[in-house]
Amino acid sequence: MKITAARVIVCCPGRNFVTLKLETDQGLTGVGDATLNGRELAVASYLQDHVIPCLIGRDPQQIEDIWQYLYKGAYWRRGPVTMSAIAAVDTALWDIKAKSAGLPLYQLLGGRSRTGVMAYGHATGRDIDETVDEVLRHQHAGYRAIRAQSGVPGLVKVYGVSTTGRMYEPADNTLPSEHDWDTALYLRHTPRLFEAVRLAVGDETHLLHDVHHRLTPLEAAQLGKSLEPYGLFWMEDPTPAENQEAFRLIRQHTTTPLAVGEVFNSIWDCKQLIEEQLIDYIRTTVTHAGGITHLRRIADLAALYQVRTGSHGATDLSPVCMGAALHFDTWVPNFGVQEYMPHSQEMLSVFPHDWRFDNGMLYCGETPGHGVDIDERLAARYPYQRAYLPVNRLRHDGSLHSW
Ligand code: GCO
Ligand code: MG
Repeated sequence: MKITAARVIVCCPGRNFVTLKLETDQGLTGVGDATLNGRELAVASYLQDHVIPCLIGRDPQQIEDIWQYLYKGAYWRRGPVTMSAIAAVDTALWDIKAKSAGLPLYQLLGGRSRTGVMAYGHATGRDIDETVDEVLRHQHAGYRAIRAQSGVPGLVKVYGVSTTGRMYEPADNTLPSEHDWDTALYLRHTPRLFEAVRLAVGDETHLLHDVHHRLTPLEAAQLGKSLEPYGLFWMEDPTPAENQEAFRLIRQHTTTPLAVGEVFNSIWDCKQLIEEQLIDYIRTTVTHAGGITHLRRIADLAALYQVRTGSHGATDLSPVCMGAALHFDTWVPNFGVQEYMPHSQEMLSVFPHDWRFDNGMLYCGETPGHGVDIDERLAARYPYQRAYLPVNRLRHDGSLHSW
């Protein structure tokens, strides 16, 4: 078999997506997601200008060799742009291999380990009452795991809280919008939020919270400790993880489980966190961590240390990523949970798919491949629109802070 053509499709059905489609001389096609929120065109160019010329004529069955060729062959290793591009190729190649075998992708990975994939949904509100209502709405919709975020009194714009009344979208402006931040206000408010949420939902529902890299290790330790009475499923990204040692300090002081890794792009980013058992869940995704081939290596390393998976699944990952992720989750032995932030109907219509959500669980389909395609004619009706993630500044003096 030979790869005969490759196309990068950039479209914006309500938000930007970068999709790679591969064609073969045997008529089989494969699709991969390469969306890097706020930096989409960098990956599109990396694919178009640097990767695609090397793919034409290659045997798409040689997934491992192509992965190594793109990784080692670039000389410049890792980074979100490179690894998202490699991920898109890898996902499309697994799609082709599974189609040529006539099997759903999870069968190639080793078969089904579970009947369905537990999803966690996003409950956000401008204040505690609104968040509690949203958590209950999710509970009634069948979610067993719910992430709770709320506005903080005194702060105007906070991560995760929509100001427009519509569904929250992280990339919200044609230039970065500015949020404000005050750690002391947040640290006082968050235990109150979870006290109210836990009281409302009872003991059974898993509760999650995203700190979004905003605290120092000591502040994160304090927050983790103050949330212990509410039995969180996880506290996510408590502090930036460039310095993996920072998590030792958090770990020494709290038993609140920790989840990290949505911005990671290789096994090297999580090595120390996993080997020292400084985290409980690894949040790397198919799209940003080098595809199925590399994510599998990360999950296998994590399994040695009883770290479970909790893949990133915000709306900036396309329905293609979700399809591939669900096949992965259906197989991976050390599965934890899958993030699910539903796409709009407009977004879903561009990506015909066979995965589905039902009563708090996600299910991959049984069609050969990963079960997601792109409707290129429809996609062409939604041209790229520049959009950025926000930045964050300290309320008292305007210093730039992690967003
Ligand atoms: C999450 C994430 C997202 C990111 C977004 C950035 O946990 O879902 O933190 O909301 O901010 O994916 O592009
Ligand atoms: Mg997050």
